[in-house]
Amino acid sequence: VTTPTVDVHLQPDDLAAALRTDVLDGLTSTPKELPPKYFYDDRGSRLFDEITRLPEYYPTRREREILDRCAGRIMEASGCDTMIELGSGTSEKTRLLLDAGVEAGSLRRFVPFDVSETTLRDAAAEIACEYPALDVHGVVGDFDHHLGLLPGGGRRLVAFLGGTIGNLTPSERKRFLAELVSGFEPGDGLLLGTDLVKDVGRLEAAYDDGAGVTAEFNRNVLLVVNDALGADFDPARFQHVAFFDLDNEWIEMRLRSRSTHVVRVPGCDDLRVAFEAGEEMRTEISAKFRRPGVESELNAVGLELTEWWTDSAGDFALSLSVMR
Ligand code: SAH
Ligand code: AVI
Repeated sequence: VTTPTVDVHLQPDDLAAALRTDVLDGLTSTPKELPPKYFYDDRGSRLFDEITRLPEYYPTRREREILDRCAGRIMEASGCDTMIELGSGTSEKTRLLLDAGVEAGSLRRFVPFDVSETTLRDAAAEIACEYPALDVHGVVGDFDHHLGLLPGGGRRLVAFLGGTIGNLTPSERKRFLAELVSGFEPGDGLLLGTDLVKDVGRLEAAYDDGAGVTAEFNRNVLLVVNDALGADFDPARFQHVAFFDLDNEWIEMRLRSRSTHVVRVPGCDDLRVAFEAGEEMRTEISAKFRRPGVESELNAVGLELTEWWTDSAGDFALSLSVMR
């Protein structure tokens, strides 16, 4: 059995310390807010996996359709020998790229990078088994802080799939892209998955499914805060809200307090947080894109868009851009 190397740049204690700061900032600001990276403990990662199979949640299927059709061309056009995947999760769709790269004989190394250690270790171990020709080198880290720690060398393609870049605010995206390319050599590339603007009804259904899985995923962040900081959030007191903000062109997920109540957070200097009945706390944005916007954000950091693929329905796009 091949055991992959896994570098851990984010120990559970570091994650808890970051969570403490973010919870303190987020729950004492107006309006209240919690960052989306904390959704993904083991339960949250499993719930996300369930979301990807829901009839209403089209992005995963649409992106897989593009990868089914174009993986060979993507790997050939990038010319990479190393693929780094940010927010890799289970790397389920990524196997289409790995297959193409191994078949072409060009791909040597795969570096999955995720904040969720268990999910990353499981995925890296499976991939190391399935692809004995690849050097699998997992990295546990936070792409808001640890992009500088990605392994260098070789001709690299960074894959950022699933539309996860849309979970960053425009200013966070700008910082993220600038930080990413600061480690790029000429010829290194970015394969970026972006969900596209579309009919509002379909967008909102994708984030408020009939089976209530997205609602559970949303409320899971409260359980993460309870676990890490000993808080006493009662998820049943919060209602899942998801709507498309037409001005910003993003889905916003919120948790709406059903009643006036106080939550205690012992791990944050015994913070007490008062919620009004009906008060909403933002837990995630999921930006939806148009080609000109993606192209200009990439150009702004010196990346040149060389390919743009969409699925047959035009729901989702994969772009390939290269550092000149
Ligand atoms: N790429 C997969 C998974 C998307 S879910 C797909 O396309 O289906 C988002 C993933 O990003 C999760 O696995 C989550 O743990 C990870 N993630 C979220 N915020 C992160 C951060 N700040 N740093 C690293 N990984 C992060
Ligand atoms: C990971 N990310 C791209 C998902 C999205 O669609 O924004 C997270 C998610 N939130 C609710 N459903 C899925």
